[in-house]
Order: sequence, then structure tokens, then C-alpha cells
Amino acid sequence: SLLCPNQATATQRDTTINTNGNPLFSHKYTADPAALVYKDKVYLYTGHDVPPVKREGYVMHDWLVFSSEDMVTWTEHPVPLTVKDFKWAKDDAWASQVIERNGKFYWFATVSHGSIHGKSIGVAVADNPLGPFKDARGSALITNDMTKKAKISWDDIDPTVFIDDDGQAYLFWGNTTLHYVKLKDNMTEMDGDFKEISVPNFTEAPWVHKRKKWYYLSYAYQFPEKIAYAMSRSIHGPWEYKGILNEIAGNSNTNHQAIIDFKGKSYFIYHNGGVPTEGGSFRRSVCIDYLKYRRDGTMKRVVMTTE
Ligand code: FUB
Repeated sequence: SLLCPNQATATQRDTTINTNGNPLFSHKYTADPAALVYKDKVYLYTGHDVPPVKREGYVMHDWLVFSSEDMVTWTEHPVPLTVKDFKWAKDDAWASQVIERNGKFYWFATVSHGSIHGKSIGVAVADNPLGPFKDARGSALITNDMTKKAKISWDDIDPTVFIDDDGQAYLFWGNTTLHYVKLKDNMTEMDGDFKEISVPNFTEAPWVHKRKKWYYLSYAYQFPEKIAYAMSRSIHGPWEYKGILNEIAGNSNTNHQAIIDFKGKSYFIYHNGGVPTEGGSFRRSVCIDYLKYRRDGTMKRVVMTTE
């Protein structure tokens, strides 16, 4: 049951939530999942939809964090990051990802810029996965005026960050056009120019992961979104398109995946609009299903257990 839709009050202390199938949580709307495995726990970072019922459009002001040792019992922690933590940002806590490097946690997040037109990407940093996170730069890392081909104001969104086995970090991001760039060791500056990647029907929500010797680039495909993916032997490509990984997720135009391995199993984490009766494209809910790989490294289509 939906205990408190649109939950105006922020969680002040840790709260335990026992989940029972998908969607995971029904006490608040969660979207754009990103997961981090660190020291035997999974940390699930999500966006937070709070539009009034029947209102169309994203209303998102902060991000949430949940942790679990078994993917069933979750602890919700106090709000770790809000748009206000980026002084230069206006609003719109869109998709994000947190990654660990040398004991620090870097949170790459989409927001609307306060003085530069369009969406931007900022970086926040903390000493532990629950925060508190603080703006690491005092300015945006990526802004809409840097990618000059932009015809839309929301093409610089949805960061995914990946650290290769040699320690080199990369940031991938985009809507309509997919970009990637090397990051310096400090994780807060670009190292060189960014490049474009071409994959079929790229909409947004890239997620890069590596398993065995394969690099995987999954992304939202078309609109309403399915999730498709490509594989490569190198982080620099060429990326070979492998097809659809997940179908349109119930009652939501967006789908936004994260992929992790945790305690010997692989998981596909995404959102749908499945919370009755007011869930939908702007009131989304995170779901988790198993992900299966074939022997040749390709991924099987996800079976959404809510559908
Ligand atoms: O949540 C706002 C936007 O919707 C995200 O940045 C996209 O990935 C889509 O899920």
C-alpha cells in the first residue's frame, strides 16, 4: 500500500524497509536507480519524484540512498544530497551515479544550471557512501554550452562513470547524443576532449560496466524507452549493438537501468510506473530483477517480475 505519497518530510534517521517484490518501495516514488557495491553491501541511489497527482512533468529536488546486505531488507538513510548542495544549480535532481575511488565517493548528478541554459552535470564528494556529500568543484563539470551540437536543453544529462582495470576513469553521458570523456585521477575534472559514440536509437541513460573481458554499454532506446545494449573489447569501442535487454517498463515512458553483480548474482535495476494507483511516467518506482548472461557474454532479455 502507498503509505504516504509525495512524502513532504525528509527521512531524518535510518529506517528499515522489508521489500516484497516489485516495485521495491511504496512509501515514496523513486527513479533513475544507480547502484554501488561496496564492502558486502549494495548502496542504491535514486532520484525522487514528487509531483502533485495528475501533474505532468518531472518534479525532483533531491536524491535518496538505501542500503542492503541481501537485496530484500533495505535501510533508507537520511537524504544524502539535494539540488541545493550545488549552489550554482537551480533545480531538477535528475539521474546520477556514485562511484568509489581511493576511499572517497563521487556522485555525478544531473541538475538544471542556474545561469547557463539547460541541464548540467555536477560532482559531489563524501568520505563514505552515505554522505554527507558536498559539491566537489563549486561549478558544473559539464554544461549545455560545451556540447555545441545541442538542439535541446536536456542533452547533457544522465552521467554514468566507470573506472577501468588500469585505474583510468571515464564519464559517459547524454540525451540523443552520447558522449564520453576521460576523467583526471581527482575525478572532478575532464582529462582531454570528449568524443561521441554512435549506437542505434540512443535516447539517454547510458550505463557502462565490465564483466570478464567484455565492456557493456546499456542505454535507453527509443521513446517510450526500452533498454538496449552494445558490447566491446575496449572501453573506446567499437561498440557492437546486441539488441534489446529490457522491454518498456509498466506504465512508464522511461526505464533507466543500473547493472551490478552482488554476492554471486547479477541484477538489473530499473524503474516503472507501477505503484497503484497514482504511479506513472512522473511518479516512478525502482524495481530489481535478475540478469542472466549467456556463455558468449551476451545478456538475456530481462524478465520483469511485475509484468
Ligand atoms: O528522471 C529524469 C530523467 O528521466 C532522467 O534523467 C532520465 O534518465 C529519465 O529517467
